[in-house]
Amino acid sequence: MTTYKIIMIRHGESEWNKLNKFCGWFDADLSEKGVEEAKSAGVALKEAGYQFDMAYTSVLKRATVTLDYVLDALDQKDLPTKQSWRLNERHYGGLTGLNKAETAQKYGDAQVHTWRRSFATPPPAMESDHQYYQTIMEDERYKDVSPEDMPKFESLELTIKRALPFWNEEIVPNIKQGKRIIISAHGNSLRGIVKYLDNKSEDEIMALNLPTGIPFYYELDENMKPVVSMQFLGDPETVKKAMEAVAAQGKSK
Ligand code: DG2
Repeated sequence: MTTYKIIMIRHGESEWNKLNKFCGWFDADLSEKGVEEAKSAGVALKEAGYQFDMAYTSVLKRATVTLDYVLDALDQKDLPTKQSWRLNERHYGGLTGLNKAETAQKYGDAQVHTWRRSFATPPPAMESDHQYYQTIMEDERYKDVSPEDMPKFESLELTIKRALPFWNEEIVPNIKQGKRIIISAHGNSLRGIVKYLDNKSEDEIMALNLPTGIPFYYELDENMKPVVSMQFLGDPETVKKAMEAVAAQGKSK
């Protein structure tokens, strides 16, 4: 049986992860720790013998810069790379820029957990008077996104809906040609792809918190069904703690 290995990575810690702010489509930089995580991810991939034929990433710099550090560590700086807004983080709507713990103090832990992790419940929309509305809506990178595709908020369900066409039409044909692929993206755009690949239920996907800067792989069969699901390149205890820390970001204390 032919199988295909694909690597995915959530970007290193961003400045807004560090500040515990809902980030979504705001274009935050990597923090110093995030840069170190990205470099370490590159080293881990190099030590495990990975080389790639093609990379995919979002248009947000926390993901693209993470990919740059990874490819640098692999001596693959010139790797063909495609960016797409379809791999962007979920649009956090009106929550963008708010501190997650403070939001939990105001609305309760359960509401924030629903906003962060549920499948179908979207955050409130980003209204035109929102502090970051203009910055995001008028960003040149989105000039070719049709008005009906341009989100003002997204649930995980909506994120999956816009990410899957890119997965199916762009990434899958290249996997099937035998290209070795890495995807550098975000907590929720990757949760969306993972939900689809593993056919996880809405309850199961609620429990998944992806850590920053730790690569993981899938092995897929010819029908793109997982033969091996989500294996992190990292010590399991470290991965577990990092996942718990992500889950805790939305708690009031
Ligand atoms: C985080 C995810 O996205 O937040 O938008 O705040 O992966 O781009 O850092 P990322 C954000 P949570 O869903 O974990 O709250």
